[in-house]
Amino acid sequence: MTVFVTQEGDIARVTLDNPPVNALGQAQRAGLAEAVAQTNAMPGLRAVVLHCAGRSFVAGADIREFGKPPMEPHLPDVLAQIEGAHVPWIAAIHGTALGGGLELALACRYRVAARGAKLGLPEVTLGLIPGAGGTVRLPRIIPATYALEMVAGGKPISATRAADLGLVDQLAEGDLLDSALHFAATLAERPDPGPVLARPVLHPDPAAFEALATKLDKRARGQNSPKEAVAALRGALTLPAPEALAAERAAFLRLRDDPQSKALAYVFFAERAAGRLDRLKDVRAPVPERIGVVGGGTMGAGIAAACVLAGLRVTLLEQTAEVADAAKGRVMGILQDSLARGVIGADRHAACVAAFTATNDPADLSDAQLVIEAVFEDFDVKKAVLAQLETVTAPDCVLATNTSYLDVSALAATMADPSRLVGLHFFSPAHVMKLLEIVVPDAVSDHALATGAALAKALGKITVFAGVCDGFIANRIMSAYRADCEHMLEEGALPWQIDAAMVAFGFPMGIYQMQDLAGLDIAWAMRKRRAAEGKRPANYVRIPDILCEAGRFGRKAGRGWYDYSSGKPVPDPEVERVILDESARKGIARQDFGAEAIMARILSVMQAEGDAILREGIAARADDIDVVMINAFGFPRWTGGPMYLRGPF
Ligand code: 3H9
Repeated sequence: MTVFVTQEGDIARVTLDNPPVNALGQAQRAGLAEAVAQTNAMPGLRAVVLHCAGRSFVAGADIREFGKPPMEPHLPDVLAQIEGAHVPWIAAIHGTALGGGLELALACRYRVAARGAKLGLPEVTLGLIPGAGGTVRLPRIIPATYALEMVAGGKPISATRAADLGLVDQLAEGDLLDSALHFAATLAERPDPGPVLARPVLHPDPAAFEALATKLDKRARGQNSPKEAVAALRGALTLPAPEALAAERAAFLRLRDDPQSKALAYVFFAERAAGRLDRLKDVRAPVPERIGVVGGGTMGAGIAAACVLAGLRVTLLEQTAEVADAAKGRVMGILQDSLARGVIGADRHAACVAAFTATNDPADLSDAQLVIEAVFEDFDVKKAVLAQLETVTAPDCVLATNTSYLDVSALAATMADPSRLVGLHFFSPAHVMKLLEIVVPDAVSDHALATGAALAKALGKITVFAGVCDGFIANRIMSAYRADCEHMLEEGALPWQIDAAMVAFGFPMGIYQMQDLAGLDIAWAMRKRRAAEGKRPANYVRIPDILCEAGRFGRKAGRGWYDYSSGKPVPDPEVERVILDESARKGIARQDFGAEAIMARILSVMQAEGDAILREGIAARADDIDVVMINAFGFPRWTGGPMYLRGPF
């Protein structure tokens, strides 16, 4: 039994209990239909309060059922029964009401929500649109432009925002269920708005609707569902409700069979599975609440900001008081920006500022539970920092190195207690990027690994565990395809052709614009170091070095792979000349590359490197590689990732 009904006087309570997030599967739909029949038959009833057990209201239709043939009763029919019930239903919402969950709440006559609740129609993020009346009922409760934003944008809104829009009738003061029961008991005092589908659409500003539709359509790029969402909303505004419902349902079923939605459902589950490691199955570590960060450059400041924004206390260590002050300035800048953009309110901002300290005294790290070093990417520098940390921190304090390429097992081997060291590879900017690679060195303890994982969860990161190798998963694949793109330059392609092919495929930007944004000098320095160590590959491509020798360090220098003198990236004949000269010097006959050939080659290199990573056990699953490529480098999510694209594995 996942849906049960109780009666308290003239109010019935319907409780849905399907842990962990009350997803609506066949059993829950059947249970709700039965609850409608049961409550319809209760004499003298005034209202029904629908609420959910556990941490959340309903988080949507059960995504696990999407691969199977639809099973009766269908959600639209169940919702029609709720809407047409003999007495009004009131949804009591806590946690999240998402997708089919919000559609369920929309079919109720009223909604009461806990202040911390979130409400949304995120179906587009799964390559779908709402399929149970969401696009038709929502613009009858809130103005159409806001409905469009929720349906085609996919971002949930807070309960307070929902109350402002009229989506929530009452915010609960104190206990949610008590509030909802009180609301039910006092229904006679408020006007009855009637069943939602019987109400007219709210469309006060068609121009704003059209402007938003155009913007969302542009943002969708290669993704199908946002366009369908816009079309469904237009249908809701122009068609009679029953026709709009039928059109929405048809589009939903069409999208459910679309390869993009299958890929997105795969990514949804892959991202959740990636954070699990067999050896930690029975290991629990508390969230480390006192964090130390060593090094306050861009990366260290970003990590420190991410931690305070997640409610943790941070002490940042720098070498001198002056440098510590500069680092503090960087962290405060990020916090100020978060305040200005409305990510946090004034109270949270003040709490974050109070939770941060910058120091040049290593002893200030003595009570830290986890210290992350983010100093210069050099083995000896990091080794010295770790040696110092071992002396100033408690023996059970976990130490973490934020490195992109260095051998974390070798670093650990230089320590008195190598089991304390875990690799935490953040992506820049660390307070924004969702991905965290947890690097697993040979000697690391379960406690250190689990503490890293607990931190990742507290920061809201998508976590992937990676073995030790040059570049781990993300940078190793990036290095491989970057090197191959350089060969393509010598063989006949131009940087802007490669970038255009990647953008057409769905990347937010191509690899050359990305390099220009990051700056070309750091990779140049690394190439020179590797050359000095005798690690230069046989078929070395000199083009990037020639650009750096000419001071073309990327966007910050006004010139890199592109010319930025106009403020925008413009193909540069000087770069083309360098490339053509190198082809000629090596005696390579240049050939034309079409966008398809470029992408086929990039994908095959990514897949080959992915295979090597799997063979060597650096990643546990092909899915993990897809999760990394999507979240580190903007590989288009709706394709499923490079490994998924190759077909079943
Ligand atoms: C839809 O509703 C279509 C309708 O319009 C049309 C119907 C006709 N189904 O994320 P977490 C699992 S489309 C099945 O780790 P959190 C999840 O896999 C749906 N399972 O927790 C995980 O399982 P496990 C629209 C689901 O607190 C566990 O629950 N809804 C579903 O970080 C915990 O999840 C959405 O797109 C589901 N719908 O985040 C919302 N949802 O432990 C999708 C979760 O075995 N869900 N699971 O790995 C979310 O965004 C997040 O899970 C949520 C909780 C915010 C709810």
